Amino acid sequence: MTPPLTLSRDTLRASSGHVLSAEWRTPAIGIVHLGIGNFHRAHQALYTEEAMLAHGGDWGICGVTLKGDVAKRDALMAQDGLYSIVEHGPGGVRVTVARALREVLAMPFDRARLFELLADARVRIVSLSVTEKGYCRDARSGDVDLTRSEVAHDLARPGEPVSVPGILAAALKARRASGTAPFTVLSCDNLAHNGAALRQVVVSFATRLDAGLGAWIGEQVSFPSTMVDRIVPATTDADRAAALAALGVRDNVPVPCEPFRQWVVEDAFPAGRPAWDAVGAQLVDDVTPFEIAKLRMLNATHSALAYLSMLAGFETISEAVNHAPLRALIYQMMTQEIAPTLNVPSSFDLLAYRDALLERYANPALKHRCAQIAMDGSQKIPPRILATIAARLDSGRPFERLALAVAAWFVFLEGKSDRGERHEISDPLAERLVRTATGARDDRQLVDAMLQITDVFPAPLAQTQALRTALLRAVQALRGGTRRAIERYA
Ligand code: CS2
Repeated sequence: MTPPLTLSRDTLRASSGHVLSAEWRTPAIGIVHLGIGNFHRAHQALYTEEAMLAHGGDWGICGVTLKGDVAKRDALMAQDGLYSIVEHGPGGVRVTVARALREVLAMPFDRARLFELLADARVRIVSLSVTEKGYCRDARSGDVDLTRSEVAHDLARPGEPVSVPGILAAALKARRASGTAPFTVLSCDNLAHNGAALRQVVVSFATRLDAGLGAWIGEQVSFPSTMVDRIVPATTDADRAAALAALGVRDNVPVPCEPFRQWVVEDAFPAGRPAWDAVGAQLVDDVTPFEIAKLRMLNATHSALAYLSMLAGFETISEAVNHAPLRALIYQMMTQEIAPTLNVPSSFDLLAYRDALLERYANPALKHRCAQIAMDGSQKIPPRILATIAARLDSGRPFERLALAVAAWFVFLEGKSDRGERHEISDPLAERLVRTATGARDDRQLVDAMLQITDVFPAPLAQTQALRTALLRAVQALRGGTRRAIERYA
């Protein structure tokens, strides 16, 4: 049997039935997206394609891998930028082909082409999904983190940047010099106030190079905030098989996802934007209530489930919430400890939101691995969980379940599950975290030493006796077996 052909415009047309719809006109590139991971391809890229179908516009996307993933670049380019969306819903799998991606670049290899595009007036939006650590942000000051090696590199060689702030500052410097209007910078990561946070990082970086440039960016460049939501796991062979079965051609880079998607965007695009509002995105004046609710309800419980599961031996999120005590724990965490701290408009029903989240987590077809969510805890725990703990402490309310989640992270950093299975720690602070977690003589010292990591625990919180006590109690409960601790805390 001859092996199947690989997905491309031509093979797709030739293969059974699947024709790219006639009204599709290949757009020019109007968006450069930094961080061309699965999430962007199943989220913003789809909204953008649908917006162009509905209202036109040249908003084709050039995706950039900042990790130099040439294999991904070459795979996507060999497929003419096409890839399939493998949507795992309750009624089965639905495969569609996404088309907004026009070009893929791998940094640092394609630097010249990237800067050519970033200088082009037709590129009006530079968006990002680079995960929390990609922002190179100092957790204490909110400025660019000068201890990061890539930041030091970019300050020394600003013409050859590798970091997000370095790339954006260099591109905006070129636009300012040529008198080209700046692009809008659109953060699509799970950070509180992501637009403002990115602005501060970029302005503080640029100011170190040239105070005039820093001031110009602060005044002239728009950094809208967004709340992005769709559960998008890593691709598996099953997704490749589903794409092949549906398309009759082989897709080497399909993206699995859940049916649900949501996008709330602050409407601040002086250089224009696709008609995302015509295709389901909510364009609003203030994203804050949405992004905080999502971070503290969804992302926080995701992280809690991930660390507890890594210790208790559940591989995926759906397996975790199928364990009744763990589901109950997460339910109570949202109901009693998180929701009461949130300030949302009266039309936002937090309890319905909670129930919808639990339903999304239970999707058995999604196979969202806890190990994936457990990565980068040092970046995720503060905005997802510590902010809520701080609010609970302020109002003198209990936060035992949230403390259990943080304690599970501490024990997770020791490197093995209750049954002794080893796991890797992937985190920008991994070396320090592992040294701290494995070097403690006893649980009390573990908690004290972890609380001294100021990149994670800001000073007033770290010194709060009630937090220390709750964390110690939770670590001790976990020593008696994670499943037993889950039952007690549920
Ligand atoms: C997850 C998120 O990996 C993680 O840390 O919590 O990627 C989550 O799936 C998305 O934010 C959902 O929108």
